[in-house]
Amino acid sequence: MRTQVVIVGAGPAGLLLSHLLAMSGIDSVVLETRSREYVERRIRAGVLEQPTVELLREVGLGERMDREGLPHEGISLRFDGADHRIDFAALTGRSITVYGQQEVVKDLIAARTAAGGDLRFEVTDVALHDLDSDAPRVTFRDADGVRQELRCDAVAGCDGFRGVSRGSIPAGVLTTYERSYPFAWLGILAETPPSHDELIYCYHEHGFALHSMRSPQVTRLYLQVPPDERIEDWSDARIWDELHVRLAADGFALTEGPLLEKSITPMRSFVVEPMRHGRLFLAGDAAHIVPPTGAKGMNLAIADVRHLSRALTAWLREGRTEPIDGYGQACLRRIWRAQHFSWWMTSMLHRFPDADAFQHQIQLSQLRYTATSPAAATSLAENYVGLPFD
Ligand code: RFL
Ligand code: PHB
Repeated sequence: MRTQVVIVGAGPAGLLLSHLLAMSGIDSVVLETRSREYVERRIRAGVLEQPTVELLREVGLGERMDREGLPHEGISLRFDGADHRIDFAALTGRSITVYGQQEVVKDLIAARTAAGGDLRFEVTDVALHDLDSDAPRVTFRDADGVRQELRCDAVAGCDGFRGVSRGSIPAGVLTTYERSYPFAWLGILAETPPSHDELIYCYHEHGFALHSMRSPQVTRLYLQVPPDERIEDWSDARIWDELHVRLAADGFALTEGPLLEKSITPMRSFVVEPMRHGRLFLAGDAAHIVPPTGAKGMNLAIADVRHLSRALTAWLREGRTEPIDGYGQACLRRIWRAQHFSWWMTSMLHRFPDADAFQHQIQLSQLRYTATSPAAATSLAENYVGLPFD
């Protein structure tokens, strides 16, 4: 079997890459270890930057997003028990859209399936070979356990942080930049209308809390917890009690509802360079991770594959190699901007276990300045709504 591009991973990066390549007349096969139902239900990101929204519209994926997505023109920073709104529309003329990652994934799978795209779910033993040659190969077992081999011109490693692609690059080639944080996020999805019409990022002496949403009927909430916390130690009642304490503010009442999901996510900043090795190109979480406080992970994955689809098209259709040679450099500027922003939001809004009274006052001062200075608020706003792609 042969295709032009083998794409490993059917998350937002892999699926959108396959869609963009198809628009340029380039064949691909997408290999995914999980089932279609699993990837369509996996609860992850919720916020689309304006450049992401515009790109999805431009490539014919905006119809349901425009109907069901919730446009937001600001967020609140909550500290000292009061809200301080960051008005994105007034400060930048731009906005964000709350639309779950799993909805983007469903729209992409529907579009690829309708166009006759080749998506293989439930594959196992994916292995990449001959990446240094001009005839790379990918072997795997299909959903029936039958061994298969795909020959191709290029492999796109879109298989997330724990995929096989990054590990297929020989030791010593990659430079890794990494930070871990002394806390994790406990996230819940609750069947109850949001308690406020915008996102609330809350700094409290017990730790960070976030009020977000998925729809007018479904609320998404997060609590900062210790990094080794066990989900079994958090009964639903304990989660709600802690959310009530941290999110308390004048005139705010948190509405409870049945939990649809609860999980704990570690926090990490991570970048590898280069993003290319021979005929393998890394994109999305396979190449970089941000802590979720800036809502940047999925947006970065989408920005990467926008560049990658253009670079692969120039090469495979016109024989031009400068765009693939410059792929990593083209992405890394945006990646490091998002890394800084995500680290900064995380540092400002969380309680660090070893923090003393000085550290607490420094964080409060940063929060007050960000909330009251138009210059500081604009800096948060323009990063949050998303800087232009180029
Ligand atoms: P994904 O989504 O992890 O997809 C990778 C896919 O590859 C598959 N896979 C393999 N397939 C074949 N062979 C193998 N050997 C494979 N190994 C793995 C996996 O099953 C999976 O289907 O990576 P991608 O496409 O790069 O997308 C990245 C985003 O998923 C991620 O950055 C965001 O979810 C991060 N994130 C957020 N991003 C935002 O932009 N805004 C947010 O508001 C936001 N909030 C979040 C988040 C991530 C969170 N968690 C749970 C990590 C909130 C949370 C809690
Ligand atoms: C979410 O709705 O899941 C969400 C929103 C904002 C973030 C992270 C996650 O910063």
